[in-house]
Amino acid sequence: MLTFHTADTQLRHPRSELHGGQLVTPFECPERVEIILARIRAAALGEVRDPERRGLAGVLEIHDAAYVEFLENLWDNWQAEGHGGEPIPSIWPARTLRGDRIPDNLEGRLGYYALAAETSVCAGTFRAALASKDIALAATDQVLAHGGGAFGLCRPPGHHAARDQFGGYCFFNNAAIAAQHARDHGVARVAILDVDFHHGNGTQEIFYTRDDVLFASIHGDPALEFPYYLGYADETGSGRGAGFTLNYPLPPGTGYPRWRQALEDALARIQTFGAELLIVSLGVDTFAQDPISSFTLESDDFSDYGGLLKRTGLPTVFLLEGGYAVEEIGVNVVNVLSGFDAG
Ligand code: OKP
Ligand code: ZN
Repeated sequence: MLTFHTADTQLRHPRSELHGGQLVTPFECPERVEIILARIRAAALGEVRDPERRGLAGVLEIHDAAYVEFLENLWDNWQAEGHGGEPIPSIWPARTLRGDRIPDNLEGRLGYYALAAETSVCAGTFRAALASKDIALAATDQVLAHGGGAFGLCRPPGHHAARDQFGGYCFFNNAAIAAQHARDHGVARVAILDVDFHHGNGTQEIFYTRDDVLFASIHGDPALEFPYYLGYADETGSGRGAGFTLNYPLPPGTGYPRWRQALEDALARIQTFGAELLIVSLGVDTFAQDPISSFTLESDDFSDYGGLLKRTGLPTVFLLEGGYAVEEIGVNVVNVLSGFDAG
């Protein structure tokens, strides 16, 4: 399988993440990519190619223009205000405040466009997010042209990013941008399968009222896990999109047998939908040793479900989302991809 990647993803290296009341080194770190690349080479998965660079192409089809402009200028504007640390949101249009005003003040706008406070911004964040998006588009073009599978080694991840909100380490929704790109190139029905431990709230929000992109997510029960406010089983889509969102919230400690049942159910629904393309939001934070998650998948389980995905017969784009057990992230990601190739 081909991998698409560019070193510009490594321009994203914030120094702080608000975690447990302390600023810690971010879980979503550049080493994740280094370890996956090393494993791709060690396992001889296939060639690693640079994506074509496309500027903002694809972004404005999914994201709000003022949001994109805010992100583009955030670091410079924050520096101009003379702050010592990185931008971290600290106030939101919460339930008792007005949500229909976008403040002029930078701190006010930072909260407006954020959904959480753990995702600090650094100087290269915007360029890295564009690179990550270009990786997703290149992997999608590969699969549209040749079928089979391709891997977009994206970073930063995308599935928490909504039309005009960042957070959960995500800025542009790579999977949503890839799905829209496929739609614009004649693919009638696209399925996005989100196997990251966390619910893909951004992807769900973007496609919630649409019947041309089905979104299915298997994740930690949001009553107990980030992002807490979306991803419950009764969210199934609205309007034309009714029935085209599927959520499988699962309890802490969920192991592979139960997780696999949810996957088989989701894949059956994707086949019934008539998907012509499968986009997998591939987070491997379902791994037992993941430091911020609570499922108990083992490395061999990733190979097994890679094979299950292959058995759909669908052209499949894999896009990296989460996975924070850095030592094992390469093995677990490549096991899914090799399992697919062998399946
Ligand atoms: C991003 B992706 C730690 C709680 C978790 C953010 C999790 C973001 C996950 N204080 N906070 O879906 O892997
Ligand atoms: Zn995750």
